[in-house]
Amino acid sequence: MDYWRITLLGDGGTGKTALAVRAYDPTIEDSWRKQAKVDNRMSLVEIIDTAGQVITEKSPTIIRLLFSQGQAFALVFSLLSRTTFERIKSFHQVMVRNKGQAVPFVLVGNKSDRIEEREITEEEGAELAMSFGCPYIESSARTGNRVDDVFYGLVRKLRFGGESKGQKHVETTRGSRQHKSRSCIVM
Ligand SMILES: Nc1nc2c(ncn2[C@@H]2O[C@H](COP(=O)(O)OP(=O)(O)OP(=O)(O)O)[C@@H](O)[C@H]2O)c(=O)[nH]1
Ligand SMILES: [Mg+2]
Repeated sequence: MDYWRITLLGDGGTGKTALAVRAYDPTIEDSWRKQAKVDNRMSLVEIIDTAGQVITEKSPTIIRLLFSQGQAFALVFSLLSRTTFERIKSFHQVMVRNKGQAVPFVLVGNKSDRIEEREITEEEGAELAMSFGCPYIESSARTGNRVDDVFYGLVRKLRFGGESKGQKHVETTRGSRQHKSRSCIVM
């Protein structure tokens, strides 16, 4: 079984905590780790939730610590708030400054359940992801829609990067419009 740490970044109120809570399996005793069967192989995933104001944090020590923990990142904005969408660029900048260009990450537009209140179109989200060179996923922590895709896609990327021992997997989520279908089943 491989073990990965995924950090959630993004503005306050975008749903990072809600996504983390939704991703965890409440039947697992240690609720801070999620067991996920990705492409027929078990992974243990630790999700590191951060507060929205983390990038305005003045202490370089705290910033360094935060980025040293995460191996992959989800940049989360709210589909209902243009401000959070525009602020993603700052989170991206700080992430790349601390982790380098090769860091595995995904752009997440959350709150997809409230279609009528959207401020950001799917095209805009996909365009930003394309400019970053990462996949784009629209999720809902409320309904659970595509939440697993966020984490499973990153696990695949991490495995593909070869940082963990064992067999490598073919990456399937590269590009701004990654596959829509789930390739595995939640336990
Ligand atoms: N409709 C809807 N509401 C959501 C969704 N995800 C989160 N929310 C709501 O949005 C609010 C903020 O969610 P949080 O998970 O606390 O946001 P956060 O990103 O952790 O915020 P900070 O910890 O302040 O950085 C809460 O009221 C959630 O219930 C979603 O997918 N759909
Ligand atoms: Mg939170």
